[in-house]
Amino acid sequence: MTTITILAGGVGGARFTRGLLAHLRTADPSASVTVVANTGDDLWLAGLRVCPDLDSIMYTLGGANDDERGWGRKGESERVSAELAAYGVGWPWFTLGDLDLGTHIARSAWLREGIPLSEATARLAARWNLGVSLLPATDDEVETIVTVASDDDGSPTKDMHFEEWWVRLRASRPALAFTQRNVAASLPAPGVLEAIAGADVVLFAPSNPVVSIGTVLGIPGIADAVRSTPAPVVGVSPIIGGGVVRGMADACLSAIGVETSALAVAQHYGARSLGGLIDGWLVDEVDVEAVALLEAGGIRSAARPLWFSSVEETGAIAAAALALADVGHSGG
Ligand code: FO1
Repeated sequence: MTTITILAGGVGGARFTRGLLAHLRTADPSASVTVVANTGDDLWLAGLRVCPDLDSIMYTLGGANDDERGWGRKGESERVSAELAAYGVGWPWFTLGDLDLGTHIARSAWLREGIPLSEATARLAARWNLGVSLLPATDDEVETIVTVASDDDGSPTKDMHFEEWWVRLRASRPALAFTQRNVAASLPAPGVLEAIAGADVVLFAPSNPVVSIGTVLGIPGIADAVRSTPAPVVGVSPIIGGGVVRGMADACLSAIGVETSALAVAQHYGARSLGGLIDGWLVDEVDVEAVALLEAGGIRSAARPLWFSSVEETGAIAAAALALADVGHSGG
């Protein structure tokens, strides 16, 4: 039985996993998939623990996602959110829909009983029949904090939660730094290291390399597990033709001095044969010139269309990533 472990963020990771599962239903029905999801976007809001990337993956694989908006529940309503806004509780620009609140209330109730996030996530996921094992990268609260230049005449910089930068500011203020608060004392969630070490293939979903894949890898132990797993590690580029597929990865990449290109992101992860994190990197056909450069640098590469134009097409992309892993695998 093939075991596949995916490191993923939210929307891109969710859609990629949905495509992979569609492919596996015909190509390898006995395969088992584990998703290790970013928890750096998580926050306490209105007294509730909100986990955007875990929820995007859960709602998407559970068939309940609002695919137009990209996040939250389809058929959502916002009656409670309007009440919270009237009371000045929460963030008026960060909408917690009525159905979505059901998830946050259930999760928060369990967390308040001392249930760890990974167990709370398993309980929530059990309702949705996801077809994957969904793991948070860590059970600890390691939130991504963004440092921006300050506009008031006080200190030169200002720190804010990632979601404020991402949603209220739409990443319009250049990020000077990303910090994972409390990361030093954090641990991978139960099962995460085993899922990486025991996989037949490890995939990096086409998620934000900085605040999604990067924050998963930032949890102590996870990057080393990726470096040392016997499984081939293959990533799918989130950058096509020098532009982001969705979201604002370019604003994040520039903050860490990485050029917004398929080649640069692969080089940022680095070739495992040289101490880096990946063995293979799938690029879009417009970036085909990166293939030879990556191969020369020890990263197997192939070019094909990477636009998630349909679930089936996304499945073909996932299949191409698995094929690259096999090639890498057989290549030893
Ligand atoms: N994104 C928005 O652009 N506006 C919102 O009001 C918003 C609310 C929200 C509530 C719960 C949740 O899980 C996600 C939400 N998101 C919202 C999306 C969120 O910013 C993204 O899912 C990720 O954090 C970034 O990839």
